[in-house]
Amino acid sequence: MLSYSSYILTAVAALIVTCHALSKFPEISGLPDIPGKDVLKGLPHVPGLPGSLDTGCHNLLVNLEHRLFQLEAALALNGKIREVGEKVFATNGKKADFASALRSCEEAGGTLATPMNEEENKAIMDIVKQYKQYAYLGIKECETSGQFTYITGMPLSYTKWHQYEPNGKGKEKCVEMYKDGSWNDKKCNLYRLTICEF
Ligand code: MAN
Ligand code: CA
Repeated sequence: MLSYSSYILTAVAALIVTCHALSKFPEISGLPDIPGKDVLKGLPHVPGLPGSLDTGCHNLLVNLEHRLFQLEAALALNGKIREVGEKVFATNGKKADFASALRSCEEAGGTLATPMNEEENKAIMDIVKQYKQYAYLGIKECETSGQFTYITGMPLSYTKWHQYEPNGKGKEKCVEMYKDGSWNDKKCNLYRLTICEF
């Protein structure tokens, strides 16, 4: 996943550098449109940019969009990523305790998978099932209130607790996902599949 984010970073860096360079070489070729993916069409003229540079940057953005579409399609094809709305879920296939799993996700530019609705929960469940390993979620029990919150500290807006869970009474401060997609509060020092979201 590190390499996937680095593709995007490289693309953005290329955009910035190339848009500057375009002031000297405004002619760049365009690639064919991707049906349904050209979200950049109809973007307004950027105030302050000369017309040729504006067109050049537009073409560049369309090309970058095309490249990202190709990467996403290729990664989704063999189950390397799962896309739900704006989110991308992926695993490195490794088991780790909660803190290490979170660190791996953050180092790759994401965070631990945090289901905010049924569709996202199902996407994470698909990975749990595929790897036959439970996974920690980006949810923790609050030190003070004993309530479960997102790791950002925000209150949960969606839950999928297994029957009779959470039952740790302050002794199980992390949350794992079972293979049926339901949640169990669990100790944080076990080895669970690392699933990140980006
Ligand atoms: C174990 C632990 C608990 C869980 C119960 C359910 O004791 O995994 O977190 O609540 O099983 O029976
Ligand atoms: Ca429990």
